[in-house]
Amino acid sequence: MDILTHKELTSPVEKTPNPGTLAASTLCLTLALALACSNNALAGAFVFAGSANGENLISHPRGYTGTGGQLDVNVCIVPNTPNISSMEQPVKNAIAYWNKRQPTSSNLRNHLPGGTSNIDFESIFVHELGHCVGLAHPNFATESQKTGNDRNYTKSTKGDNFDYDIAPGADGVIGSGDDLRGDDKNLHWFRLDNNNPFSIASIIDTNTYVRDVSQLPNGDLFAANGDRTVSTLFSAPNSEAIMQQGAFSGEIQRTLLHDDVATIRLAMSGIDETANTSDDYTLNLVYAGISDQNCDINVSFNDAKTGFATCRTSASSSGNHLFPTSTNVYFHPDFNWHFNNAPQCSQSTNLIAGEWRMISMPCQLDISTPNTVEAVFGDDLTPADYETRWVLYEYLPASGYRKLELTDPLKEGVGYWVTTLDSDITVDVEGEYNSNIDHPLGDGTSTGEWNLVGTPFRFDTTWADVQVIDTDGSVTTFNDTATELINDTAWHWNGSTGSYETLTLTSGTLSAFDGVWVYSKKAGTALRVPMPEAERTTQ
Ligand SMILES: [Ca+2]
Ligand SMILES: [Ca+2]
Ligand SMILES: [Ca+2]
Ligand SMILES: [Ca+2]
Ligand SMILES: [Zn+2]
Repeated sequence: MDILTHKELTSPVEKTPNPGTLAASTLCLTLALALACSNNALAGAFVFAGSANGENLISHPRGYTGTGGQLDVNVCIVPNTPNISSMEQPVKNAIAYWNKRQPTSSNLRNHLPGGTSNIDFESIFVHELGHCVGLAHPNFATESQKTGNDRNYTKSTKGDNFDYDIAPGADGVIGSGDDLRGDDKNLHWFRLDNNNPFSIASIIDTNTYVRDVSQLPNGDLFAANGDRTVSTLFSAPNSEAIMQQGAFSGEIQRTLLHDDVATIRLAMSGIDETANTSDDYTLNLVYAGISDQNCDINVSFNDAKTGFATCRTSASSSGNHLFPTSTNVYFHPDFNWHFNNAPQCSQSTNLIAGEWRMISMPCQLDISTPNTVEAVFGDDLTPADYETRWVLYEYLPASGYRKLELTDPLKEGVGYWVTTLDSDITVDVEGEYNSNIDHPLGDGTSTGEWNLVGTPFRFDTTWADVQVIDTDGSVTTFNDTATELINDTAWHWNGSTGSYETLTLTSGTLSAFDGVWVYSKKAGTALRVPMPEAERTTQ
């Protein structure tokens, strides 16, 4: 077993570059073509919040009664309804997105397989499932009875004059922080620090997310919502909150925005509305099959219940908190529904025997495919040979290298070291397409740390285009202040020469499947690899 003592298989620790070398509900989603929504009008960033039930109302998923811990919520497909077999995988995928609660941006793609007349069932179901667990539209939506782009104003009551007051303000953009909203009362919980729905706080409760516009950051007049036009103002183009009503046919919108994650996590802070106390719950949606037994959320196609898609909710309230008693999702069958039945993203790369490789995952795992080392690599390499003929390491800024177990998860945007002694190894990765991910740099508290990062995409990104998210949520590029946050050079290991190659602002390319070293200079920042245009437009 001399292989066991093979130096490089034991640890890649000597491979860190030397820092000394650094230079420095109404519950219905309508199409753009405005289909009628036949539901009772509910308003609020939480369902049922509004002038009738209370503006501060926070809604919860079924089953939560104030007891903390894991909250299992069973999602069933109703037996003997249309499209059962087609629905199953996209229903599971939508459940996985809500359980993952990964904040993303750049989550809009307009190249649905089958063309522009199709509607993506999975995208619509992620939205409806959000309603079922308590989230409302952060925008006016159809229930406001406004038309066209006016539906993108931030959710509010009509205020004391019993009429919506709307004007887009100086920026001309509807739904942003300078909107002039008269006496309308805001219903959208915004991030206290920055009123930026394309960013997220680390601790989420009513101390960090508020509804009262008198607490807005200086200069802001109303809560901004995660509208796609607003997204450009925050340097996060092609992004829209899942719960923002308004989807287009031919469009894919499946991954949660920061704002979607923040709102559900606000509810998960429990009845005391304070994070990290005993009444906090962890939402765990469970696909419970084609069944009518022990179901919390029932999904079906039913042309009598909706003109398009809806989650119908009945609920009771206690104080400022609302607890659903029934939640049913209905889809109308008379549309060209697209069902995402197979993993779209399938990529492969070769490993060279005896060489170390810095690698990253170009597909999103843990949605339609498992994310463990064994699931991703174990079909390409022999699991029984793990640690003797192949091995993976991660690098944790706080504690250094850690050898992965076969059961450990692989994450998007993270770099790993991998090596094998076997020849002719092709590693294949299958999953869903990624959106932009903000990978935390450092351990959160220290300055000056090494980070092993990667790209979550199938296509190359120019290194100079990489962005750094500052502690205040602002997006910085190397053209402005990013060089104060990270070193502008990254390092990639060349296994055949046994030395590092640099990615510089003039010549660097972060290639698909590659991992790189990044040196962070400020605590609490995050790296965002912006989606290459080819990634957005290639099916
Ligand atoms: Ca505006
Ligand atoms: Ca008003
Ligand atoms: Ca709590
Ligand atoms: Ca594989
Ligand atoms: Zn909706």
